[in-house]
Amino acid sequence: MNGAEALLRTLTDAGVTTCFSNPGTSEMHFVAALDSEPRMRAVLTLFEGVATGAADGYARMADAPAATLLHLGPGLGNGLANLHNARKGHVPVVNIVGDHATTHVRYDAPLQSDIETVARNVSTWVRRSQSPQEIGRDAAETIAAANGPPGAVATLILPADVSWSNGAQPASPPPAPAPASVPQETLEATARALRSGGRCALLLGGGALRERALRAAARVAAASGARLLCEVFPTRLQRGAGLPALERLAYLPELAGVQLAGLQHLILVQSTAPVSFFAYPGRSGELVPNGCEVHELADLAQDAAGALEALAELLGPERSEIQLQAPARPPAPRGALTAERVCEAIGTVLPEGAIISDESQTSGVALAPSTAGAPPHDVLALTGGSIGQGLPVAVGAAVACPERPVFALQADGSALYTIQSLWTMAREQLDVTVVIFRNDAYAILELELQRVGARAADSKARAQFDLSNPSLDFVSLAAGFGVPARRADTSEGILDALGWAAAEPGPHLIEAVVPSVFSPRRLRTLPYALRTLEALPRPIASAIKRRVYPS
Ligand SMILES: Cc1ncc(C[n+]2csc(CCOP(=O)(O)OP(=O)(O)O)c2C)c(N)n1
Repeated sequence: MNGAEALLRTLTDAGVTTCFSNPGTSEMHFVAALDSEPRMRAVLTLFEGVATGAADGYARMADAPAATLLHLGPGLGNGLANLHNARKGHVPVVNIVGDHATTHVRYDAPLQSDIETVARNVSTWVRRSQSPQEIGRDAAETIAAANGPPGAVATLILPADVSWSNGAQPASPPPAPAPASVPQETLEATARALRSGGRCALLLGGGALRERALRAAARVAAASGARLLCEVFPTRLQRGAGLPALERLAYLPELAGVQLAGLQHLILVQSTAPVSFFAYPGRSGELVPNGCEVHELADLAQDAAGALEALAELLGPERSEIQLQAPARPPAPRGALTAERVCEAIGTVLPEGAIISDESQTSGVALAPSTAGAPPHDVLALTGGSIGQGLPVAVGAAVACPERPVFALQADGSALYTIQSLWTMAREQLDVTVVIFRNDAYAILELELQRVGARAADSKARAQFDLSNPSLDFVSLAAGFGVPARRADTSEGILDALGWAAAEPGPHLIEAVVPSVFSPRRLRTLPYALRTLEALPRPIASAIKRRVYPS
């Protein structure tokens, strides 16, 4: 058995049965070995950022890692942004990077580079396999490192001669350890804080946003009066009718600050104390209010659902009813198309079990309220802020869950970083409905420019955010990649197009032509930003309004 064959056996024996690839010459033996391993599905991508993002999306939905297959340092570099997002989301990825044969390194041939340095940026584990005798064990240890807990990007560097040489054997990773139980003292300290009479909130992240943990958190909230908050960019949030409703922390620090104001105890459950996404001149980056005590109930390696259930038991009977989201759909939108109406249209049709890959950016401000009462679904968010994640994550989610409809809700600028994802959707006939919010702008950056106080109307600076010259034609782009596409510029048109996409198998793209939500005029006149928040109590909403729209 050669090294590549042993590697594939090790992967598939351990349940790593999907590989998102973009190979080159140094990976040819791995590619050839695919023919002898029927359990491995190999999904070709046309850019490494698609492969790495798809591996992320796959693992979020399958709860098991996929492998990548990347070509030396440059291939890894191309895939780095989405490995960064996976790292921030604590998503397991078995990241396989081919390299020159060990004997070839001394020549500094054209593709020679320092792979380890690139890999370390995103990987908690980097292993260069040195011989076919070691590849099985190296692969097994890489899988174990990816599985954690917590999940992580683990990189295995695979020299070509390790792949092609004989004498290799598969190995088995140790079974992934169960997450550690939260100690009784921590449960009791948390219960004391919750009983203290001070204003409390639980900030849920990571695996605490899955159904079992959410239901236990809702019991804790009902027993203690604590609020339930969700981190800004969840890796995987289960939500919809019948599930506990959460208030998602806002991206804008002004809004998050209002949500957190007055809290005396903030209890972290697989999340970290909130900080603002960026620094702004003269403002603190920390969002936890002065005087608020921060407690950690469970970290990412611990059993969050078990801890929340034990905490609910400890707190005793609920004092108020457990809050579950009531079923509700927005009315079908009518008239000229806006980003909000696209979100409402999605809320009217979202089927049970849908998976939303959300990279809608500013156009998605109305998405949360429009879909809150839709049938249960999963939302996968932009965990690391590195744009170009939405389409690849949709690819991976659709490969992991072929029975579930996937919606890639996608801002136009972000879509173009990894637009080659469309080709993989077509080739694999994935059930993905891509909705492009075509606002012809990097709208969020227009907002940020205003927020940092720059005055730049009609300037060279504003041209940096303008995507309208030339205007992008996503219908033609999709056709070029083999995905049927339509354009919608009315509410009726988007509803029609969503019906068309649902009626046929395979991928579809809908280009929704919308005005920018954050154009300076609309920003001043309408409290759009409020809508980023789910289930926002009225006093908080008005406080935010006063702070963000003082006039
Ligand atoms: C890899 C990477 N490059 C650049 C950025 C900076 N950036 C953040 S948002 C954005 C533009 C987003 O535009 P679009 O996707 O069209 O969404 P919109 O703001 O218009 O809603 C850019 C360039 C980033 N976050 N990540």
